[in-house]
Amino acid sequence: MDYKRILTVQDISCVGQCSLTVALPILSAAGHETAILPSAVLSTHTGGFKNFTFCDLTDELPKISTHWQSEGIKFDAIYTGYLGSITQIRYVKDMFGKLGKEGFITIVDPAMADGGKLYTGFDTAFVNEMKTLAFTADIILPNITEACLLTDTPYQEKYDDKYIDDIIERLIKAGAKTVILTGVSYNDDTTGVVIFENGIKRYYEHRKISKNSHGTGDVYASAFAGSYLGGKSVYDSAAIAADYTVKCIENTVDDTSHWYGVKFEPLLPYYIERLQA
Ligand code: PXL
Repeated sequence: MDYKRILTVQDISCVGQCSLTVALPILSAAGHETAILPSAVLSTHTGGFKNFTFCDLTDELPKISTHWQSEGIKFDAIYTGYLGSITQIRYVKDMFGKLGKEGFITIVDPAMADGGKLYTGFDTAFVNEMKTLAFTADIILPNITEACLLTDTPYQEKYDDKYIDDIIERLIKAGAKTVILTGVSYNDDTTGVVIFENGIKRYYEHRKISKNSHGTGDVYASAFAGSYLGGKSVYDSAAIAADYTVKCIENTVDDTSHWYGVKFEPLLPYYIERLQA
């Protein structure tokens, strides 16, 4: 496994097992030096808790970036997740230009929507700005809702291969390079990820658990990033991340009190084992 210095930019939801509280342990477990840039601090994530607090750290982003530049601190990869505002997206784009080592990799999870709906607090202007970030990244990991928003495609709950092909084509035309489209399901029992790389589309199918779990997009993207940056191929990383995420959901699904996230921590040894295989 390669040892990389990764910067991940996303919020800290203090409780809720998403964003940085997921990305940091998973990238560290994958064996990488993981620097964090918190875009905001929330008491919880926004998906189901009421009256959460939100401390915007937008103004800190350029100050931190400038300090790193003055120290000559650069990264092998920048992986972004949930970003709280248009200005934050602009700052992140600036960092893509200034904080990368030669040949560095950018991975963008355009975390802004699921199940046909934007997350609380986001609007069309945010989506339009996210397009400009996603279409400059080396790898994007949208779910179907996010891919529809990025391509102005009407969201459908049921679809066929042609619908997915059209979305991928639109993403590529708009500037996307490598695409991992998550949550692609053609029947009731299975779901999977579509991997589009160098003009080739592949599908990795896995079990579907009949529960939409919070934070699984972050678990998936972090596990993918940790694996890919460690030297595994895009396809193998997409498959490892899928298997790991399914196990995390299975480990949580019977505990109704644990509705806000997945118990990903006990499965970290499984993830590490897969990375070492
Ligand atoms: O998991 C995505 C995510 C990250 N951060 C915050 C969120 C969400 C999803 O709802 O609310 C604050």
